[in-house]
Amino acid sequence: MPQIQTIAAEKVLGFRGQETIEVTVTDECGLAGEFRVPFGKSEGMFEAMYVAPDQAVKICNETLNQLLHGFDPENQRVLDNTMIQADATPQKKNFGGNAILGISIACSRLAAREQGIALYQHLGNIINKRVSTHGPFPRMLYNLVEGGVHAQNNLAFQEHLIIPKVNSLNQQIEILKSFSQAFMQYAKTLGWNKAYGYEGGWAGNITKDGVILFGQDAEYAVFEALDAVRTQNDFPVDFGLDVAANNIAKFEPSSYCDFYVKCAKDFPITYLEDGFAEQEQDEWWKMLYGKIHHTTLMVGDDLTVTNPRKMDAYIGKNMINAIIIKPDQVGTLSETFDAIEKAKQNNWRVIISHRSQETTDDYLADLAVAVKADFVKFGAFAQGERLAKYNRLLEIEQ
Ligand code: 2PG
Ligand code: MG
Repeated sequence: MPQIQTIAAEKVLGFRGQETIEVTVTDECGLAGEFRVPFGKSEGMFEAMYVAPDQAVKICNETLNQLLHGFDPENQRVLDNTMIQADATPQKKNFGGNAILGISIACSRLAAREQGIALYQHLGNIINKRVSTHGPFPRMLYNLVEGGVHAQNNLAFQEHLIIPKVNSLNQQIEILKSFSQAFMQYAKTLGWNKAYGYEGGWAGNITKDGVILFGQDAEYAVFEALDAVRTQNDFPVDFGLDVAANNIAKFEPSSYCDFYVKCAKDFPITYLEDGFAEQEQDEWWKMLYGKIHHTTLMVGDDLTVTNPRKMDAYIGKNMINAIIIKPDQVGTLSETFDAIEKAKQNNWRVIISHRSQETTDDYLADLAVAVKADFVKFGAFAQGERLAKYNRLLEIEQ
């Protein structure tokens, strides 16, 4: 059994030059695994907490290095539980979700290398022991138009997503490239300025006859434009939305509930994420679920924070039927697998998602393929931190 020899973390640059950490775990044979930790801008209240990068480096190099010395990197559950128990807080406040996750995922990479298998195979072996993971290649939720806290425009909703209706990776990429190009041209004819958001999507202002639109008028105008592009070119795509309602200041649930229902009737919207804020009454989620779940996935992100214990509150309640999985929200790989397993057992769709403030690490692509996720959400085809994940998907497929 190989044993962990050293855990070494350092500060590295992530999204737009912001500091984060990279953790490297080395075994006594000299093999190593690493992970660069991302973070979010629009966060759920119950996410694992991050400590400052300097402090996270110190915690990894001293406390956790000592704690895990001699452990077997293949024993993911034991490693993760040891860190969880030593931290002893529900949101990993003492060591930081960033320090703990850095080690957790670096260990899984090391374990794959020790066995001489690809990372997605190693991750697949972990999850396959527990739930069936048959299914086609994940489909893309492509962030074409950005707003909310990820952009500086007049859109309140965070992401207007394009979803190709095919599973072949190459076909999806071709459709999305052509759709984006056609949309940029169409936006120009409408007099919409060119700007980009955090995830490389278009993030200009929405205007009509030169006047800036606000609120639901602006959101509706985006769907009208997307639909014009879709129908003119016969693109086989559906649409989706990540509202990220937590961040919308004047959010009136009844008015937004009606608006979603109208949009789902007028446009092919098959995906709706965080349509209400996490503290909103369950009744709103249930009402909307009753009205649109036959056509549209109801997706929890800030609501569920990849946390199996949080998910329990929504199972069997007819509120959501799909879940965003972001390992850094919960802070260990084992808990991430628990969340995926729970979702699959309850017939919820699984979406493996990046964070807005990503690093160039491509781990998520292996995770998505390993667990046969229904969708991936990796942003637009722009910026190294997004492209790294798409390129890894291509590599795996080949
Ligand atoms: C989201 C994510 C990723 P953030 O809300 O789904 O797009 O954003 O990382 O800022 O939480
Ligand atoms: Mg979201």
